[in-house]
Amino acid sequence: MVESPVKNPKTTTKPKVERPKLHKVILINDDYTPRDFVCMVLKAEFGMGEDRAYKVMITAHQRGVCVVAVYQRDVAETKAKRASEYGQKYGYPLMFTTEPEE
Ligand code: TYC
Repeated sequence: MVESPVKNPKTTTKPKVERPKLHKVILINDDYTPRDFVCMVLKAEFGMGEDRAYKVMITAHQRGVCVVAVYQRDVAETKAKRASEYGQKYGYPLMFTTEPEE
């Protein structure tokens, strides 16, 4: 018989299937980006309709921030970056960030 090189080999393995955390994309208010432009970016990058885009924009405008959507980390980061770059391209300080969900 061939001896196992491991003293007490484990015979069972506990399946570790933790779901990766979703990440929020957050819209941050500023004093310069036109409201229509914010709505246009929300529609283009996050597939929102007019009403939803307006609600998200006006919530950020009034409260300072608004959660736009939640995605897997890489998707959230890519969308936040692209949406922020859209603003930069037109000279606006429009800013999207991400943070993990609790
Ligand atoms: N506060 C901007 C304005 O009055 C509009 C705006 C809303 C800008 C939301 C950014 O995330 C934002 N023109």
